[in-house]
Amino acid sequence: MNGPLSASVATLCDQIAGRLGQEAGGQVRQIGDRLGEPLRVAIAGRLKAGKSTLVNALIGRRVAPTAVGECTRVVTRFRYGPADRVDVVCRDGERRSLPLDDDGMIPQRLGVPLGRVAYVDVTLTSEKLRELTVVDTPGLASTDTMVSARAQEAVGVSTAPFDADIDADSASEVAAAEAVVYVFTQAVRADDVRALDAFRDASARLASSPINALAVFGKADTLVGGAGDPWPVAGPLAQQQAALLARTVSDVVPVIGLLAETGEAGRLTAADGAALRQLAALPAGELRLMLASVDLFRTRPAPVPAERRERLLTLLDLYGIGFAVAQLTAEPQLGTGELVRRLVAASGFPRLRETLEQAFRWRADAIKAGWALGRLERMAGHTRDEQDRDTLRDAVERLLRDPAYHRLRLLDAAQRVATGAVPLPAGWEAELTRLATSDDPRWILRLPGAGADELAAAARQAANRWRVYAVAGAGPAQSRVAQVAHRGFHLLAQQVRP
Ligand SMILES: Nc1nc2c(ncn2[C@@H]2O[C@H](COP(=O)(O)OP(=O)(O)OP(=O)(O)O)[C@@H](O)[C@H]2O)c(=O)[nH]1
Ligand SMILES: [Mg+2]
Repeated sequence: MNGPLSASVATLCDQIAGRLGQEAGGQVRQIGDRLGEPLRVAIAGRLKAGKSTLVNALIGRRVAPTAVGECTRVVTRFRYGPADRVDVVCRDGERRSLPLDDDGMIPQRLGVPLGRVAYVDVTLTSEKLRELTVVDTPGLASTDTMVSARAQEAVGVSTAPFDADIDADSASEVAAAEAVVYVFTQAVRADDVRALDAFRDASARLASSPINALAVFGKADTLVGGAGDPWPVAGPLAQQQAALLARTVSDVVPVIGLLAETGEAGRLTAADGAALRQLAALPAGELRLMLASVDLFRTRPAPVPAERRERLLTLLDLYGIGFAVAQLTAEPQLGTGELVRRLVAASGFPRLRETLEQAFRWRADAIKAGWALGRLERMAGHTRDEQDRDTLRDAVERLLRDPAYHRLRLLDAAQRVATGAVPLPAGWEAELTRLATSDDPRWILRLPGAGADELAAAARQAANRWRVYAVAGAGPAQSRVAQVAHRGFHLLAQQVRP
């Protein structure tokens, strides 16, 4: 799990922890321990955006309560463990174990006053958590809902995907994670400058950037009424939002979290499948009426009992039901397993998973090492004891002299460029991002079939270009970035030399 960069920071933490005072030593040990853990991804977003539903889909089990319950109000961490276990961790450090409830979910009541709860620590035997720790955060909500409700009225749409006041626990949890997925459901409209500003504000405050943040345009099925197909609207809308948010997140992925949860957590039973098959057998006109609204679906006469219909609404909502029924109408012999597979495909979730892997997991080593180094640097600046500060500063400097660590400087430079803090021409920016986020020379240099000689020459050429730019083409901030890129390509040329 541990990549080479995080492994060497972890070794360093081991080496210096014993030479520091008790407090600083403890902190350094904690940083070192974190490096051995899987990448931590925080799921953030407004109230009721569908965060917990998405968390369940990622874990592949329905464990996080959705809709109601105390647990939606506290930070919950899901990580891999040898046994299923729920610990309520209090602010004073006390831990209380709870059993999962009869449905295998975190219990509705935690047995500790909410004000005392720091977070809920859940370990699960879920394979999906072996390489990813997922953190569910309470909704980011405005402290003054009256004001935001009025603002909403005035503008006609919700003014911000994230309000200015972020729940303090959520904010610190997001800041402590190495990567963030923002879930929003409202269109971030081109003309809604305030919405964009609030989004950027939140992400800047949470120290996220396109290097480690991704947005999910959730509940995509609710974009159009009834059982209508949302994808012709959701796709282009998400693309537009991705362009608007290019300096904030690496991509905007539209997802129907509910279908993903139902499919990934295996919630659709054979009985549900049978009920859908019965609906599929209804005359087309009657079916169209039933699927026109939730109310009609509940009340029209049909051979499926009311509780089953309610359950189908909870599992699939109207679009999901319509989609499933359409599949079964076209292929009455379709098995429930295959139906579930198609529902997951229709949820857009596979693309989210793939984007997560592409965007985060393979750069996890650098993100984690960079995170740890940042922590150590901050400690080197703030620790009270002067000798501790020197030890820390020496250690960080020693690490940064290692050529492998140039990757972290690159990541830092790419981050500054990606957020727009240091503007570069588009082509240069893309090249720097590729260099910072990959270790595949063919991909970085865009020479898929090239041999070592050709790659080395291209890398040298790129290094030269950046050097010229550093000297002649840019202001001081650009120049610093260009020097980092120059050295990066120089090291790349050495790396690929036959
Ligand atoms: N139709 C539809 N409903 C969804 C979708 N995702 C979530 N929901 C429903 O929206 C409600 C809220 O979902 P949650 O996952 O609890 O949202 P949350 O962001 O965790 O909410 P808080 O933690 O309370 O802020 C639940 O009733 C979900 O079933 C979706 O993709 N489509
Ligand atoms: Mg929730």
